[in-house]
Amino acid sequence: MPRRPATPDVLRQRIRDTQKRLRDADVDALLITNAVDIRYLTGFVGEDSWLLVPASGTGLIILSDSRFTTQIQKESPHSKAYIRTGAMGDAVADVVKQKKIKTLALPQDHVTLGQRKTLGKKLRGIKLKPIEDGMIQQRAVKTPDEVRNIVKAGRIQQEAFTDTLAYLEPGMSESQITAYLEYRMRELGADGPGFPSIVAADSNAALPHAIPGPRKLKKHSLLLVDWGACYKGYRSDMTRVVALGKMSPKMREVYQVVLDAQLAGIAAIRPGVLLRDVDAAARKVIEDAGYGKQFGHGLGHGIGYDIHEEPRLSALAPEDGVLEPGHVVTVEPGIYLPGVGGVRIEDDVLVTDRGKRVLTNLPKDLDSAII
Ligand SMILES: [Mn+2]
Repeated sequence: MPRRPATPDVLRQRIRDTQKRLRDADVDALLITNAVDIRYLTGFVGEDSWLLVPASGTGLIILSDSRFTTQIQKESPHSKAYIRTGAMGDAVADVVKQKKIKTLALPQDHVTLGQRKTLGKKLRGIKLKPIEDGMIQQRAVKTPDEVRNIVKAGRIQQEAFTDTLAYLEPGMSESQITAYLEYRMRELGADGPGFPSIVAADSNAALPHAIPGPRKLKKHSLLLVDWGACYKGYRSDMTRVVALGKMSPKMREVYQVVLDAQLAGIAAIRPGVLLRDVDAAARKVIEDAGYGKQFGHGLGHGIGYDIHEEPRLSALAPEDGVLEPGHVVTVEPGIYLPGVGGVRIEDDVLVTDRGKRVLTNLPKDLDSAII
């Protein structure tokens, strides 16, 4: 076997930060079962694999199967691979024994009751300790490299959207528009869409998470598009609403309220501000206009390797939760009128040491929304 190369610095730092929490929790190792966290700590993108992180040293072990042998060597040559031929529980038991682990931490938000039961049987004599592993909080703070990837995803999604606007015509279905938008993102270098695109015409736009279907654009249709690109695993997320030719007076009013709310939310972003206060800044604009009940969801969420990450800009955020430099969040107020339509406007914002940087910049004033 050739010697494994050194762990890249960016991963080494992530591993160190994770290991510090393990030592604080007084455990010998952590078993990670969540694919996103495994990618974050090792670079390995595959599925059906688990990761053992010792509380010290660089001996991370990816527990996988033969489908991923070559992929692990390519994506994470510095990690040790345990290619199992039996059940995952037996593989874990084998590695835990080899490493002389006495206390093994299990991430309580990811390990299922069934897995916990199996591990209990296979690991007799080993202490299994459910913990909050802190990965989601760690991932919330992005490094400049991670921000660059999110920015690149944003550029791809914006170019694809501009092309899609030029392609739109009455008679096209939501599905057809979705296919073109996602095709363009791939062609422009995306790994794929950042999440299932929402392309919703007219009254479908009143469903915050509408699924694109056969509904066709009509002469003065309103179209809500909530889409994103994935680039090197990092996701961007935007929403724009456009009207073909003209927008009804009611939707023009609603559009302007949502835009004002979004700008108020973005204006509130800075390091140290309470997550709840950012949500409240935008929500107040919508409530004052009389549409408070039509804005039922939170203002925004973190983005990164997952489309929904910490922190959450919401009235339900932890009471003392604040924005920190390195957080990247969406700001996406909306107003939904059942049977009529809906407006949501969404951009991605980086919290900096002194304030913020809005990472996405397609036009959004009312005039630009009429195409
Ligand atoms: Mn979003």
